[in-house]
Amino acid sequence: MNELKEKLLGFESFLKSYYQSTEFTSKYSGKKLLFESINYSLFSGGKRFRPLLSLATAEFFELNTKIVYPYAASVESIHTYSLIHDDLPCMDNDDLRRGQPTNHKVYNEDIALLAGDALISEAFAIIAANYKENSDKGLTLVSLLARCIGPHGMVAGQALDLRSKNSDGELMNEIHLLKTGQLIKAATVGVGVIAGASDEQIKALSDFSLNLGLAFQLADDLHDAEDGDHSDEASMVNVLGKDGVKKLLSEKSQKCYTSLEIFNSKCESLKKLVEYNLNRKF
Ligand code: GRG
Repeated sequence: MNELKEKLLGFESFLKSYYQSTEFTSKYSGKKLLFESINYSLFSGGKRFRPLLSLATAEFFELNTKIVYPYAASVESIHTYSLIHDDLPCMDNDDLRRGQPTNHKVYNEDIALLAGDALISEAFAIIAANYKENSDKGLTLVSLLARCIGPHGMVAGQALDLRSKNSDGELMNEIHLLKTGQLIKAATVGVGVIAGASDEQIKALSDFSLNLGLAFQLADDLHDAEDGDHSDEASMVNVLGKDGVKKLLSEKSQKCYTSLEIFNSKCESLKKLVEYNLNRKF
């Protein structure tokens, strides 16, 4: 895990040098605010769980870590957009994220909305610019990410969530697979694509990630339940109770380990991230 954390520092400098380059500065206030707003949310203490997953997957395939930085930056850009938009008044209407004022509280709704839009577009620009030597792989990455976050992925999960009652366990499972699981899937499967993984390996990474996505959401629901009253949100705690959620979290984590069995013992970092999620307190 320490080695992975070191690699994360490299990713962090890649992300910083990308989003804090001169391309992201302007003397005109609209653009200046837009760039500040993007940077505010990108660098405000996220756990970087998805980049860690990409780096752990790269480790398994023995890829040079630097090759996956742009792809991980692309996935983290999408993650950041989803959080900015999710906090907007027309969605969850949250004032705080990571203990600090949400993007729209600092930059107003108009700029926050545009910062999210900009991050989606930039995510795809990063892939196009960095994987053009192997255009087949680049195109597969674009297609994978678009499918994972679009109308059959994360955005569909958000739409279901906005209009769902929080008492139907099966529906909530579907919401979490889409809203949380699909981007986590993109984080690992994309690295499999870069590595030229076999179909069997891609399937294993996908199964692993979808179970991890569910486990991640369950850990989040447990954390929220301990944090205060969230009875109006789609939380599995409202369906299964805290003990039921703890049991399901352990089952889903076990399924993650099972999905990795085809990789033999060479995926310690991926396993450690499952463990980290199982024990995390935030
Ligand atoms: C398309 C607007 C829109 C939203 C998509 C991802 C999402 C749906 C909404 C974000 C809110 C949310 C609770 C999503 C579930 C996934 C989740 C637990 C996100 C938080 O991820 P962390 O904990 O965030 O990795 P940090 O702060 O560590 O980066």
